[in-house]
Amino acid sequence: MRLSRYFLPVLKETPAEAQIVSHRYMLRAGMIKQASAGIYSWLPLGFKVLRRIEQIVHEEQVRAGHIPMLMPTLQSADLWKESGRYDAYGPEMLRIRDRHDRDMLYGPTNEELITDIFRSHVTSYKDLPLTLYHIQWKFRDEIRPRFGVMRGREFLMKDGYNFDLTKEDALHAYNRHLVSYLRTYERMGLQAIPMRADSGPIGGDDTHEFLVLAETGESEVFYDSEITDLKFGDREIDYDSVEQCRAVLEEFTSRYARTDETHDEAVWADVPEDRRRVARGIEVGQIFYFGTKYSEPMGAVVTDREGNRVPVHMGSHGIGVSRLVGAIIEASHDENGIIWPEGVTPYHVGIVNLKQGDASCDAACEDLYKAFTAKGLEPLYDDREERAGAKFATMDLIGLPWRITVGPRGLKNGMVELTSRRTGESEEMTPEAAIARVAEIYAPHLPLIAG
Ligand code: 5CA
Repeated sequence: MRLSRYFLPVLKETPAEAQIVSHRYMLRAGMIKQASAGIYSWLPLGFKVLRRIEQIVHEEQVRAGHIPMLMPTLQSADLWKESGRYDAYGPEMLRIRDRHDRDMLYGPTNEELITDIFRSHVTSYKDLPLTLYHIQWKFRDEIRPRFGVMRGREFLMKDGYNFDLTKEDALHAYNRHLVSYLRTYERMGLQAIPMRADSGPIGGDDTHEFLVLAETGESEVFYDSEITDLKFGDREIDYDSVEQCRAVLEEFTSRYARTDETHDEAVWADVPEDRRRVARGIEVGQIFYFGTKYSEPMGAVVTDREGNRVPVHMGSHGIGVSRLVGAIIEASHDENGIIWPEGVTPYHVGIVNLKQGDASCDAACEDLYKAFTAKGLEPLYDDREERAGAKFATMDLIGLPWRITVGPRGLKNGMVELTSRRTGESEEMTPEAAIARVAEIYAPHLPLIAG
């Protein structure tokens, strides 16, 4: 993308309404614009990050054997009356009446809708196990939407639903989700710690939330410091293996880690004092096992091997896709702006032309642009007639992890400069070397599967 042709409405002033750094930077970097309270338009740069996050979520869901689909945002109230949640959900549910006086709602989550799809088409244990998911907008009429996309009213969620014959199988699905989530968040450059949680309006006994540590997090968290040493890394997991998934779950959940909702002073006292940490965290996902809570009242039954009709065991598993954009910024920024992890950066490399209009600078930038594009990378080329200082400030604010600076002095010796946004370190090298280095850095981060 050439900046002269892009739509990147950066703000010079810090918007007064933004209380936390991610919200401030998202507004300043021209990523979002508030449409009404807790509802945002995603401007091109923000939309690009949102799509990168979606892509990682899709890839890791497909890798775990889950099947993508798409359900609507508007749902009929009838299904929610069947499950008993229409009245139970309260004022967070946005209720709508259509022209025929039918009760509708903007879905805050999709357990009812997916259970209805399941019961219409699946009748036998032979079709199990099954996990379906989608990435779709949700609406919750939060009483206090705040912090930009972190607590919105309309927000993008990945929600997945497993259907299994037995509790044991459903617990494997739960473990499998936990493993796939660890990998998902790590690819986004985040450490998200699974913590035992409260199930709230979704219901059920087993539930973990994934929390990213950040000062501005809405939850207070208590954890054993050993947890932050754990890395999922690039280990190969067979997602069908009950033992392998359980082993990872045990590794990542055996140490104390809870939110204030489930914190237990008695158990906490057993954690060695020098390892006790109290901090704040942002909830970026939650997994639930709730058994037959929806399948029983809604009649989602299958015949088992003996020919008995039994309700299926279910769970649901959410990732806060739009919230993640804010959470990643909270976890990765400095006083000059955002610092995107390579996995989610909107553009892979910034090209700054220090002397726009100079024939050799322009040609060198064009060559870099073409070379990156040919390698499947997306450069953002600042080709505006602007001062160098203004170009650097924009690049720092929007946070691309790598920048190549092209100026007449360096070019005389055949050199450009490659700069890391994270460390601020620069290195002079030939354009070919810079292209090779950047391509190597991104090799592990390019899209893997279509989904
Ligand atoms: N049905 C289940 C799992 S599919 C469910 O709805 N879970 S949830 O309520 O925990 O939501 C899943 C994730 O969505 C949360 O972990 C959080 O990251 C995100 N989320 C929830 N509410 C909001 C909100 N108001 N704004 C932005 N993200 C939100």
